Amino acid sequence: MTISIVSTTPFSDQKPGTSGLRKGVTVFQTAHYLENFIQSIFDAFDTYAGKTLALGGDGRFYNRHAIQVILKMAAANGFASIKVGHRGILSTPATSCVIRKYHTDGGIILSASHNPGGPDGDFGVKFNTANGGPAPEKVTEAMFARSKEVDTYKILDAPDVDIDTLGESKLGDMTVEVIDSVADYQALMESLFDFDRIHYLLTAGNFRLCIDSMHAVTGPYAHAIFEQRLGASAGTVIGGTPLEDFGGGHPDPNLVYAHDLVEILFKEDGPDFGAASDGDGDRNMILGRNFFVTPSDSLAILTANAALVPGYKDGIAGVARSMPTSQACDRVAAKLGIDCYETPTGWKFFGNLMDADKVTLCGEESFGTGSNHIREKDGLWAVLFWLNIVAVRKQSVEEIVRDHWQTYGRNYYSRHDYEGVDSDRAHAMVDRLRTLVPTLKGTKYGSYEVDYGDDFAYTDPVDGSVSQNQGIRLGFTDGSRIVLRLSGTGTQGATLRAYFESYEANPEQQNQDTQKALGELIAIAEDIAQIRSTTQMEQPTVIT
Ligand code: VG1
Ligand code: CO
Repeated sequence: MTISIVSTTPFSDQKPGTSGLRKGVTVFQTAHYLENFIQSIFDAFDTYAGKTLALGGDGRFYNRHAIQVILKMAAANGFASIKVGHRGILSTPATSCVIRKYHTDGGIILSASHNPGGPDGDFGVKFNTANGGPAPEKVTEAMFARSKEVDTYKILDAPDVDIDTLGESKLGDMTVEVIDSVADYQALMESLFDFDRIHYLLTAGNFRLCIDSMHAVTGPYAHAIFEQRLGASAGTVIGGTPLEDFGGGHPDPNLVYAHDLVEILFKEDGPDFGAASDGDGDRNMILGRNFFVTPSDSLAILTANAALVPGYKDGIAGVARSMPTSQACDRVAAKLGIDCYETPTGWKFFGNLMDADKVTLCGEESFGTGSNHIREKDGLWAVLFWLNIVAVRKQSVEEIVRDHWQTYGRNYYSRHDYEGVDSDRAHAMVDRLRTLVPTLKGTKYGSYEVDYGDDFAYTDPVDGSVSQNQGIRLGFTDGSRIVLRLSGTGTQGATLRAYFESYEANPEQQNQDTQKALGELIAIAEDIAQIRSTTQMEQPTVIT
């Protein structure tokens, strides 16, 4: 087999965003586009000799093609071995698990996560480092810098590798091992949770569960864990077959895009517990019968109840949340006497804190929760954590959440997304707010008074690296907040995200409609940021 050294010209737009490089499939299909970026990833290693990788994806269109390209390029560049998921399938959390368990030097995940897939949809490439976590900014910056210079890439002239059969083979001098996509991940879950107790919950009484895999990567994992291992009845998992276009859906587990599941849980005599996962399996939405758990509350509740779960019974070191996530977990941390860290959006900022044993649990408002069992957010882990708590407390999801609010108060919380906004207008708005909000301290808006305004900057407490311009924050004297930032995962125009949070200690006032409770803050944001005229939209495209 011969190695081709292919001449290429650099692309200027291969800058990874919040989570990897995401573009339309048609962009990735441009000649040399994928190869250039993969070579740029490889070139961020000091040497390839003896190096090993994990490789898989969420099963979306172009996954299988990209896997063959990456295998042949890795072989040509001198990698020693690659573990690839069966049929090219490995969820993001499962990839993190494989990297850590087998001590590979990193991993590549082919996914655009919650973005739609198919020939007209999106594709993406994420690179994770040897700790199992998303590459930190200094690594992604090195890749981007390389992508602007790369003028050749190496690829082996070889037939495609059979990725549909488990086992080892050789590609040039490199070993390719096709591994079971589920087994390592399932074993890790069994080591953390009380599977006997959850099995009893799911089989002994009338408890009913519905898991929506949204035709994305978690289907095989959910079938194996919930139906085969934990005894849930057949049919518990819906959307359980990964499809290249996710059945035409938008694999984002929220109240808008997971409406099939929402309808099931909100009908009379619906199941007791519902959950959905996103394209690559790192996000989760938790529902009780007729009840939605906000992701920010979910993080707080997992933290407060961690001692009930075997893997966390000895206590947790600390907790971290992304800046826009509500401050509900801060109150739990204060009561437990542990530290609570506030990081920029994106899982890559949690890795250092976990590696340094500063935090055990982390979460984001965007339906992501996880722990130091891996270095990614983990959708099915969150579902199992909740089921373990329900099994021990023998209460419904709604009872557990209401009980939490009584103890800690309720953080009303909502995110408004404006998708497909003109990029120049959106950036101009953020630039204007960056200058404006620091001048607003002391200004009164209705019943609210501004306490601080800034563009969030983060200094990593472990390595001292600084990340600036991470989102406009406006904090009020009663602890309420408005946050505005632009998405780093979208592929069309700009997506503006507006986040609203207020705190209610009085149990009598904890049953209001969320949008009503936040109405005054929403109006203040409009007043200050002129969201409607900037976006030229009357309403957000998605409210969660
Ligand atoms: C979004 C979420 C963020 C999450 C990121 C990747 O980023 O807000 O919390 O970490 O997606 O998640 P942004 O920049 O669009 O707001 V995933 O599940 O796409 O890997
Ligand atoms: Co995801």
